[in-house]
Amino acid sequence: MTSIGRWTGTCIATAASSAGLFAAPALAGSGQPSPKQIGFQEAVTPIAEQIHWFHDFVNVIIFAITIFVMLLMLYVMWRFSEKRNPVPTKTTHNTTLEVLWTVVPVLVLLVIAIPSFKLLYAQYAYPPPDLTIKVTGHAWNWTHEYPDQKISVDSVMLQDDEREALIKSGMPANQVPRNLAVDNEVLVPVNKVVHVLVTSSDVIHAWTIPSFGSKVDAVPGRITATWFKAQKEGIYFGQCSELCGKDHAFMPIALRVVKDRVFDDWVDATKKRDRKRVRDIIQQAAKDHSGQNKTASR
Ligand SMILES: [Cu+2]
Repeated sequence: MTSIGRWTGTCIATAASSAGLFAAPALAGSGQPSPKQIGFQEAVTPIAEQIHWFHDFVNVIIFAITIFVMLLMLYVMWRFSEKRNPVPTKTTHNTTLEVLWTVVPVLVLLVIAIPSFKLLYAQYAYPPPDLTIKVTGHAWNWTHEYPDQKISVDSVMLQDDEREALIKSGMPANQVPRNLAVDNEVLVPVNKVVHVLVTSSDVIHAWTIPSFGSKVDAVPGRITATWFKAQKEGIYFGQCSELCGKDHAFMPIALRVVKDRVFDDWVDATKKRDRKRVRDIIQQAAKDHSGQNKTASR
């Protein structure tokens, strides 16, 4: 009975967590984590949408198998207990059954493999770029260079007092979340294909934006790459995702997706090193995006 209790407990826990996973979009943050979030952050690129679909799809298969095996075990424990089945049969082989339990899992794996490879190919498809960014990870901050626009932006995480000062100056609090907001945000135009070339100046870091479904290692002496097409304006945060040292947890990435016009203004102001104009452009964009993440905490 103890075993049955344990199995039932596991299954109830699994079912409960599955309910949480599928209900996740209601709790999911947009561009940043939100309180009590269980699932992914909202997807804003075709790749992230595909990743979420694939995750849910595989989950359905996992739960179906788990429930099937659980029911089978409960039935076997009940039907073939010593009381109900005092004389066990001596049967050792059943060809049909053995063929089935080999072929069915192969088919299940095939059903998973096909969309899995499709997703993998899509991630490496690299449609022709509208914009290219070269990202360099440093211990512990990021540089985003725009080779075609000839600008370069260094981003360092904001400390609490800097963040408070920004909020006081009119920045919506949900646009500068603690331990994610940076001093210099990076802007990209909405609905444009952006190629991201990633490298590092010291140790291995990883450039990630969960809402974009992008994650790639930043390896010193090498260029790795990813791409995204952000379809929704707003600010999207990521964190270094390769254990890189002391301040690994404090080198966030902040990418703001804006209209073409705002992007061009920002490039122009950055090129002219007009810090005040850059600040005004970002603050205005942040106000426009302040409704983005109602569930985010201060
Ligand atoms: Cu790092």
